[in-house]
Amino acid sequence: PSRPRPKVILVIGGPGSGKGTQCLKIAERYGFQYVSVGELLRKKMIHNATSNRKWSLIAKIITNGELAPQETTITEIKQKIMKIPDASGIVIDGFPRDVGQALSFEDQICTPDLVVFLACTNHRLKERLQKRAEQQGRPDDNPKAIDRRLTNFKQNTIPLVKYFQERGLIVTLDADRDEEEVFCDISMTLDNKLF
Ligand code: UP5
Ligand code: MG
Repeated sequence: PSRPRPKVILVIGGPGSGKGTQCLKIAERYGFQYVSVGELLRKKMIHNATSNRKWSLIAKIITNGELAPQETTITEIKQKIMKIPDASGIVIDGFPRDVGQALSFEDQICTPDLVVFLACTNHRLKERLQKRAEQQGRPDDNPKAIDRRLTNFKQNTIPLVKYFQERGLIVTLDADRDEEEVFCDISMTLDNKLF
């Protein structure tokens, strides 16, 4: 008998909303595979930026806090997902970023089972990113790129959230609260909607 396809959960939200933090918790609690699209692109860019023109351009784009080309991003996700042997679920962190990407994902990969939107105030997003920048310093955690990431997020999110709302696929959660409280809501939502 053929196995059912894994459940696919997309987690979206502003830079610093806690996508990475919460996706790891989801993966652990439910035994799902974790795919961070930002991480996928950063790894690939570090690996290829010096030898490959396309990726050196993408490295610049990402370091400036802009979005990588849609087709490249979808191709990377597709390749990554195809390598996952078998899983009951896949949780995707930080994708899609706009309606175009959402359409293309559905067209080329699948319709998600659930989209979780981590809603956070601008002030909280900045505060968390600044704190993380002091501790780790990702290439795009500089003040200019942080501003670009916040601006892009603000521009694209309302239409994106609306798109998923119209299809009844999205749950919006208050992500201003501490990690445990947010995860409590997430796990209640997943228990309700997926099982
Ligand atoms: N923290 C987390 N939750 C907290 C809480 N509830 N209370 C207090 N502190 C909390 O969290 C950020 C920081 O806050 C951490 O220090 C954490 O401990 C703390 P994190 O879980 O890292 O938040 P996250 O939402 O993952 O923030 P991140 O900075 O990773 O978000 P971005 O959306 O900027 O990053 P991403 O990796 O998704 O994308 C980066 C770039 O990749 C994009 O700008 C773009 O250039 C490119 N990209 C594309 O081009 N296309 C894509 O589809 C995806 C990415
Ligand atoms: Mg992240």
